[in-house]
Amino acid sequence: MDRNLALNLVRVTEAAALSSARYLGRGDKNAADQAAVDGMRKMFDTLNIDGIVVIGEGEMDEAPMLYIGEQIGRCINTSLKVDIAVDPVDGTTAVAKGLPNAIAVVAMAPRGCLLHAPDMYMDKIAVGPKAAGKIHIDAPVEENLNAVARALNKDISDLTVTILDRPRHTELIDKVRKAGARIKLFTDGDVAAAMATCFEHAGVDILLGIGGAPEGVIAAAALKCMGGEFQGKLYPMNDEEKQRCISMGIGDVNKVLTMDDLAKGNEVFFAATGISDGELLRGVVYHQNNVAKTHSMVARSETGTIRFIETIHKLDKKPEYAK
Ligand code: VTB
Repeated sequence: MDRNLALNLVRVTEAAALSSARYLGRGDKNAADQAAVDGMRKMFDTLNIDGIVVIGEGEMDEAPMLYIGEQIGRCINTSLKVDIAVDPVDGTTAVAKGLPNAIAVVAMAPRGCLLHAPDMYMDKIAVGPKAAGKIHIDAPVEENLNAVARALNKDISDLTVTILDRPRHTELIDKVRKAGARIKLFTDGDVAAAMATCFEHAGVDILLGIGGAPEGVIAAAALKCMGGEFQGKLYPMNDEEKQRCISMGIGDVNKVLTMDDLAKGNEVFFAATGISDGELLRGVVYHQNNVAKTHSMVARSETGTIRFIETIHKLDKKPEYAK
């Protein structure tokens, strides 16, 4: 795949972030999401790809744009056939409340390479490059924490585990505390939290717990590009969800989904732009004279190059993003 497509993907997440950040703290998560979807969709139309949305805003009858199965991009003869996974806002509640860690995020891979994960929960474990290959989602919590501590040459008491702050994680939190590690809870946005494990300065060593399965595919794509490791297991809550797993070919819901099951091959692209401030990416800042600044990251699995991009947008010159 053309490596320059990576930069175009940043344009897509920037457009989403610029539109959505207008709604920071306004208490309206649907408006924040819709604005991001509109911005993202508009920018996709300028890319020379023939994309199919495999992770998107919902099924065709639920979402007018970026629905699963939607064809996006310029779709001409020379266009690359790709799968696209989007989360225009990972952390809509965070945007609505003006809380940290909301990002706009996109993953892309050749057609057929991204898992069309059902909209249900997924149990997840994610670590950065130094601890890659040392963890297993089926291993007891303490065993994984010891393995990560060893890989990072740290005492377990210096290890920081990041966990989505939900009542379903009470038992997990107890186990982590008993093992002696520190915990950093977060309220929303487990893609950004998984990414943070790959950067020492972000201050988290491992992500554990149950979040959305679609976000799991995007996180797996991200960690593949960053050299980390992600494993997931679908977590159906009822018989109907179990049936959905079976109908998508995952008969054994206990199957461990590796990064390669979720984002296959070595041509995975990933881009993210901060909406609100996070450990890795700063949120959108609006300056005087209709100028805005975004902070993004883009990576490709083939080379493992990670770019952080700070962009200054003259919104007067592109009024479609100046709303
Ligand atoms: C997580 C989180 C998302 O959904 O995946 C979570 O990363 C899981 O669902 O930002 P619950 O909110 O039901 O726990 C989000 O919060 C929203 O997509």
